[in-house]
Amino acid sequence: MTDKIQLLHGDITKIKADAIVNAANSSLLGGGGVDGAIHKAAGYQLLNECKLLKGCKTGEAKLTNGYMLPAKYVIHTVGPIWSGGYNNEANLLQSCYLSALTIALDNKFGKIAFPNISTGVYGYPKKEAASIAINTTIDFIKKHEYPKQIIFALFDNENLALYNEILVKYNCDFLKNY
Ligand code: AR6
Repeated sequence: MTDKIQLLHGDITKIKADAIVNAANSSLLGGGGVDGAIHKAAGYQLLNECKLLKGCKTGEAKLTNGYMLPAKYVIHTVGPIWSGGYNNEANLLQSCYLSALTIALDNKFGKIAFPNISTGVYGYPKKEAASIAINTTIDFIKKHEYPKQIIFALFDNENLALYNEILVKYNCDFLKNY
């Protein structure tokens, strides 16, 4: 089961997959961080398609093409802005992962990659976010045939260490893969 998960230390825009997940904002019209990097690598056509989507609510997700990215599609999701944990942030962050995984399931995507949603500009504590990302994903892939492979793209060393720490407890042998 957990051999379906791989850790990758680096840039999600370089990953060849059925879909990469974007940590967007509710306008879906681009921004900084991983959102900016994805739009830059995908090209202007991605923004044109995003304009047609009329935004996205926090915790939900929407699908577009990947255009110039190596990934075929982009699943845009909007993470919660951290405000001390009193604003339903944990449920909303879990909902981001579930919404993206459900789009992957519905489209029979074999391989998808996640960034660390909400842990940059949106300020979600990285340890708690890592635990939600991993637990939600493992729970989902136990129950469903798709996606068959999930990559967590870890851009910074702190997230890499946190994911390692949590995934070691699952006795996984996939840490060799990054
Ligand atoms: N590949 C993988 N991960 C990356 C990359 C990359 N190329 N670039 C950054 N990260 P953030 P958020 C990591 O701020 O907190 C945008 O302006 C980064 O190290 O991109 O959900 C949107 O438009 C961090 O761990 O997303 C929204 O307004 C993680 O991606 C807002 O930021 C998420 O950081 C969303 O904030």
